[in-house]
Amino acid sequence: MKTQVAIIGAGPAGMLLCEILSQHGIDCVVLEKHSRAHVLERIRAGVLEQSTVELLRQYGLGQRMDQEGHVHDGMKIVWAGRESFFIDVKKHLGKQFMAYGQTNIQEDLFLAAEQRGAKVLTQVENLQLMNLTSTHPHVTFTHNGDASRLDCDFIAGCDGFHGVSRQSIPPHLREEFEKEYPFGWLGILSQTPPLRDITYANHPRGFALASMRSPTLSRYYIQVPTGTLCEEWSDDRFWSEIKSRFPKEMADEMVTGKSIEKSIAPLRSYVCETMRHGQLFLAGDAAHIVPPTGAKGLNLAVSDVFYLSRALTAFYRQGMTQLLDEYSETALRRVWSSVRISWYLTNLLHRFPGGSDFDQRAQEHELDYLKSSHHAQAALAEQYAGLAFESSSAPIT
Ligand code: RFL
Ligand code: PHB
Repeated sequence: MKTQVAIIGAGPAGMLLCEILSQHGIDCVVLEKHSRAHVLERIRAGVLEQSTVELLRQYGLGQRMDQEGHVHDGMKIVWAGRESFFIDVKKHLGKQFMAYGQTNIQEDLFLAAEQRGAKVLTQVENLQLMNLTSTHPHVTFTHNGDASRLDCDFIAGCDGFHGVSRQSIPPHLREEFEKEYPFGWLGILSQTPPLRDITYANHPRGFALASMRSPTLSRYYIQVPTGTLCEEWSDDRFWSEIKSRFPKEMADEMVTGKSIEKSIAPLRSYVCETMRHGQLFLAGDAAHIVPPTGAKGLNLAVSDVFYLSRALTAFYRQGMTQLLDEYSETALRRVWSSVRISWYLTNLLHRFPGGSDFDQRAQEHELDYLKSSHHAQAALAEQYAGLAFESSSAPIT
């Protein structure tokens, strides 16, 4: 097989890249390790930044999102024994967010790919990236038991944190920045009406978050120690724990019900520099991971895809290599901004095992400062909203 761009991974990064490139007349093939059902079942992100929403609309992917998604203006912070406050992103920046599940985005992207007749191969095994520093790289893999080879001009590594793409960059050419947190998030999805606002709670028993997918679908999380197993958490235990971490009036408002999904995600910050090696370009979780506290992971995958699709389009239309050469540096500026705010919010809102009285007081002071300072709230709002995409450094015709 031969194509222009081989895309590894059919997560949101890979499928969105496929859709944008296809709309620009660039041929691509997506190679995905898991089944389509597996990819569509994963419950993950839910909060879209305005730039993400606008990009999806621009490429005709906004119809269902605009019908079913829930627009909101910011987020609430509550913590034990103190008054809650709202970080009003709309007031400070004129930007809003959309609560719309990653699961739905994946469905929309698979539907668009199907309608376009895009080439998406699932259940691909033993994938290897070859000849990355030549102008003719290729990918080898097994599909339906047959050994196959895909020749291409470029490879987009969109295969998530555990994929093979990043590992194909020789270790001495990669600089890695990593931080692991000694806890994870236990999340449930429940067919019950959510609280009005996305609400982050800091409590002596640990962090908790109330979020939403639709007016009838709620998403809740609690901080749990690393090593916790889902089986240890019945629905009753979960509801009683999350209620204990919210102020009474909010706990009383929570509508409980049977969970329809329950999973645990570890928390980690990670950045790989560079995001390019020869003809291989990394995008999304393949290059960086953020703890979910800032709701940034999916949005970063989308901004990487924006920069990469623009660079590839400029190459195929104009023979321009400048944007490809600048891709890693440009994408990483936005990545680090989101990595920093996710790290900041994680430190601000979680209880760290073994944390000292000093750490605790400093955290409380930070929260008091945030609550009382218009400037601090504006700064947080700006970062929580996500940076605008940078305009191109060269004219695109
Ligand atoms: P994905 O979604 O991991 O997709 C990668 C795809 O590559 C496939 N793959 C391979 N394919 C071929 N060969 C191989 N060797 C392969 N190895 C892997 C995988 O099967 C998969 O289909 O990465 P992508 O596309 O970069 O997208 C990233 C997002 O999924 C991720 O950043 C977000 O889900 C993070 N995240 C959130 N992001 C937000 O922007 N807002 C949120 O509100 C938000 N909440 C969250 C989150 C992530 C969470 N978890 C579970 C980590 C909440 C949680 C709990
Ligand atoms: C979610 O709705 O899944 C969600 C919301 C806010 C976050 C992380 C996840 O910070």
